[in-house]
Amino acid sequence: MQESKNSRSGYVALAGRPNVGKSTLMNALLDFKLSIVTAKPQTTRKKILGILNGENFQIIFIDTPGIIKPGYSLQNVFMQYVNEALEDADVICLMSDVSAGSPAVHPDLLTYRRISKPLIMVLNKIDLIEKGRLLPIIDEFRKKFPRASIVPVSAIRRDGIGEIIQEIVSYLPEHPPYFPQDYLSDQNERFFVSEIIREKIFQLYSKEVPYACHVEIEEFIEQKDRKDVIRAVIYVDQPSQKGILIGKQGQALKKVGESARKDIETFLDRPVYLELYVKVLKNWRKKLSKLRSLGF
Ligand SMILES: Nc1nc2c(ncn2[C@@H]2O[C@H](COP(=O)(O)OP(=O)(O)OP(=O)(O)O)[C@@H](O)[C@H]2O)c(=O)[nH]1
Ligand SMILES: [Mg+2]
Repeated sequence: MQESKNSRSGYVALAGRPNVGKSTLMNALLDFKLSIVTAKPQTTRKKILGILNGENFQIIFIDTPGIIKPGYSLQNVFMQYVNEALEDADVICLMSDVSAGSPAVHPDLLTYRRISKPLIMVLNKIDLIEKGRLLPIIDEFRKKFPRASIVPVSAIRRDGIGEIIQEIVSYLPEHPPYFPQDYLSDQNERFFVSEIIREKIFQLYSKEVPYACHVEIEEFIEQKDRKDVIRAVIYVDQPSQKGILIGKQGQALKKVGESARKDIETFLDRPVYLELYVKVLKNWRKKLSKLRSLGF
């Protein structure tokens, strides 16, 4: 009899405070840049599924927004996404940035000691600390999370990636695969294209502007033998931000478009024509009805 392939499958939540490297880790695990990464906190705004198939397993990673104390409606939604991911998960990876200073275990993580599911504490950014500092940090995590596995990694250097996968697979339940082998995510191309544009906005603007932007793909026309045409709208929540985003003679927005187009072409593996527009949707982050209409 033929042995069934992918006999172990499950959902794995990647959770942790903002900027600890959750999205970088997911991309390293998948060996593909799926989730956007920036140096600014609160980059990820949704649950992003990334599917990894092995010889006899399927891991469905759920990248999540950073854990924060919410201040406005959009941030409430972020925490709702985190909680849903933790509920859906078979295994939870709770990630920390060990270069962030003391205490190594951030107080906000202590409520997660109650988790009864398999828990892996991922200690990231070990490339930024001296070797001698790691042992006491591991000790601190062991004391606070005695039941958890502890895996030190450098997501950016892809150190410890094999160890995390091994640890996760050891906890996965026996279950047939949830998704076909050729699926990388449950989100469509449109979503990832809008995310790439948002990544460029995060990289190119400072202060409040990136946080006030939401990107929607209005049109995505695939054409045979010609470039795809993508029209995207960037919503800002104050009229003053529109001018900042566009810049003098449209120069700032042009930069966003140029760098986004390059990454979109890499992502889609085909040439595209990208058009960007800016619209004001006043206080969209604070109004639940507006958030709903934007798909949050
Ligand atoms: N030195 C170092 N930097 C890292 C490592 N992993 C991630 N980073 C950097 O940390 C920053 C945040 O990375 P992200 O992957 O966006 O972090 P995140 O946890 O997904 O952040 P949010 O989505 O905002 O919650 C980026 O500048 C990354 O390049 C690492 O292992 N070492
Ligand atoms: Mg992220």
